[in-house]
Amino acid sequence: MNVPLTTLPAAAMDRVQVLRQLERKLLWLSAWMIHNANHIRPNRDGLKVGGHQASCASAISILAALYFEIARPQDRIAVKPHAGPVFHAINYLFGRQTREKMEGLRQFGGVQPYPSRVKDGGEVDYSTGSVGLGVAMTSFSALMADYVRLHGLGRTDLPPGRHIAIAGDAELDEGNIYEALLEGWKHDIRDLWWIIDYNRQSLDSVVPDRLFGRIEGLFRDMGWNVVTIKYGRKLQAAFAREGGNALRRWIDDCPNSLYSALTFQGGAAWRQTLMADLGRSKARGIIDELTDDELQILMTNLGGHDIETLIEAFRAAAADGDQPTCFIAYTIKGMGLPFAGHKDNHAGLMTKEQMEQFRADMRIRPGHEWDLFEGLDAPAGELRAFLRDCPFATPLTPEGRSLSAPLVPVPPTLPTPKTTGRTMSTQSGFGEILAEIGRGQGDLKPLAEHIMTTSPDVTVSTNLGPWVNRRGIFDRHTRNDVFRDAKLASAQRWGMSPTGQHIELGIAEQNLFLLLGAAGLSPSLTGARVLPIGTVYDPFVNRGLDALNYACYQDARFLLVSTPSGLTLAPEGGQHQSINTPLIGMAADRLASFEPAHVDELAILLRHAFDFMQRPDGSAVWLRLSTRGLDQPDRRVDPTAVIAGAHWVVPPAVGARVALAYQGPVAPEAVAAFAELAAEEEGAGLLAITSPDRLHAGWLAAQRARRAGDPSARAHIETLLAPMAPGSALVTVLDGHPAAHAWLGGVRGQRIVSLGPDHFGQSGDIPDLYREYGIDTDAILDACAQALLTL
Ligand SMILES: Cc1ncc(C[n+]2csc(CCOP(=O)(O)OP(=O)(O)O)c2C)c(N)n1
Ligand SMILES: [Mg+2]
Repeated sequence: MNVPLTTLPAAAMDRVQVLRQLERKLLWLSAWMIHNANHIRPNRDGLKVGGHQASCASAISILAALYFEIARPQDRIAVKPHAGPVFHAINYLFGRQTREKMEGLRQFGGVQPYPSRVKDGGEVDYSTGSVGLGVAMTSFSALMADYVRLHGLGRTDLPPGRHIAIAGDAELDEGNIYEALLEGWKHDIRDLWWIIDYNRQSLDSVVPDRLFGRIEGLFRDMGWNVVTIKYGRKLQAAFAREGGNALRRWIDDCPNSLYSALTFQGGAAWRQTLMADLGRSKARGIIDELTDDELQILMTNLGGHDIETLIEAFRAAAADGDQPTCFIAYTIKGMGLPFAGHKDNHAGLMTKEQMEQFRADMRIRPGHEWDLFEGLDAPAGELRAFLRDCPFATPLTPEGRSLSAPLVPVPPTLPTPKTTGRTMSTQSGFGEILAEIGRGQGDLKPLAEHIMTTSPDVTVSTNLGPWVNRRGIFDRHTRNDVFRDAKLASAQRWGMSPTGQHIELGIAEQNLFLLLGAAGLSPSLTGARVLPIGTVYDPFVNRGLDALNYACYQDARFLLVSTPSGLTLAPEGGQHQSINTPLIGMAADRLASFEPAHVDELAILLRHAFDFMQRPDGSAVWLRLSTRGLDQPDRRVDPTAVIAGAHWVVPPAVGARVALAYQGPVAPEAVAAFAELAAEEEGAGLLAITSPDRLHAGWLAAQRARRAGDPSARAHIETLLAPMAPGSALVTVLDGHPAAHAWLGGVRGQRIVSLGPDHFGQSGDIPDLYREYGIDTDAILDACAQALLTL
């Protein structure tokens, strides 16, 4: 539907005047912030600073309508990345942002180019920057809001809010948007708005015509309400006149690129083109009476720049109910700036001369660029009162927008399956421990109630099945398990209800990570402590990697369990083998990664994960698990060492010449090789590595601490390797890229041979594959010989 022309009540008209003033201010501040960063501030390294004045200008009215009129404190908003400066300017007007930070845009300690939860503070609901992800994230936070409410986990004193994304139109080119749309439809999400800044431009170009007809249809098919905000009031008034229909038809038929070019060229070009096409029609009467400037104003009066039209559309949708709604707001990229409509304007910056002209138009005196109300007509008192009375000006809570949640107590140990004499994989151990927690007995009850699990269609094959049988599947509506009702035998009892604790996703790994991101931000977004666990096949972490990075970048807290992994899944197929994931785990910030070999280590790490993801100085956690059954040792391991990344299975003698280290399911090959090695090399050590990531992080931290003047700082790995002789040999093996261990040689200057596959892709059984890729017992012994020989 196109929004009809109606009249706002008289009091609201005054508000509109003030809003127009504030729009001017946002246009000025956002453009100036970027100009200041590029042209005024000293530049020490000669690098381009950059910024997006045109992207900001495009979204000014949308953000103004939303933040100054429509949004309520409880709403959560993802702002299009390149409109970051507009968002900061809004907060500046609300008194929630400082001039210093804005002067420091893109500078160390200043506001970030794109809104960042972690670095820009509590006003930012969602970080954005990787296009498409912030938009989709809102649909998962809408789902989580329902989850938290229906489980009684959140703050009952706060009203439910709406989840809103302001999206660039090119964001809809990202496939993750459509994955999220499908998933959202399945989960019947609500209270979700996506407002598309439809400037028909992306970074490189003008977007193809007719595309949005298709996209609109897609949204409708997914159960969304679609509101097209195409024309502003001036154009609507012109359409109502004689000849107006012809003008409207002309606009509707006009290719995007021509519209953009004419916008850039201005009134005379509009007149020439319109007269050529419409000179003989009644529309001529509309055109003739306007000056060139007036004609430019009319033809660029699109709905997304008309604050009254926007407000009406938003109000109407809000009154309509909680159906997800997509607004397609027609805009012009760079509206109000000299490069409006130019296809190359994405990263275009006003020149100093253009800025001086713009400053004069905005009536900003030199030295008063940051003054709140400089250059505006309305009295400062009136503007101040207006801002104070905006619904969004009320703080959500006395602590601000970023909420917090009480900690969930984690028992000192988790119920560990009896492993003595059993052959068991870490994956099945994980399933058993979680199922046991799922009983919710005794001190496990709070933990069981706060865990939420999710999986992209690999729930059963990653061993979440028993937990799900106990805790049920989440759905806003209660749905019976048809197989169960029909008394058909199945190991999975999957009734769905609002109290279920597993969110079943379709196969789309980006959705998994977006949901883990949204769930992992629950304390801050909803005041609820949710302990999210997501399971996925290890190789397919790569499929969702940007969304995983995105979740960690925002400091979301969750547990990722990836299984099966490596070559060890052997006959399950070469395509499913993963070799790069241990390196990803090491390099990912705000993600602590582990790979236990045995179930006792797993139990320690799982417990640690529940604790670590709740700690202010903690992070998300990743466990890489395997389906290979291993004989479980009867032993006591030191939890601190397992968490720090490694423990000696056989400690080396002082002055030992060699040690062998293994990680994960290659343990039996390492143990067998060690038995032969130890027979020849007295004092050799056998090290179980549970986390190259933690070992490496600890080593870096100790080096930093020593450089900072603390000579006593020692990393766990330094302590572990200390007994070994200087220049001794280290042989390591993992079912993953050997670079994950190669750095260990640098800790004490040891000679190192690291084994691990650097190729993959053959199906086979473990003996064949371990031999082929050089991680079997023979390969380990050869490596030991090589390492010792060259000593
Ligand atoms: C995943 C990803 N790919 C590429 C980019 C680089 N990039 C930044 S903005 C942009 C186009 C944005 O166009 P649109 O969403 O229409 O924004 P607007 O026109 O409002 O600036 C691209 C490709 C990015 N930020 N993220
Ligand atoms: Mg665009």
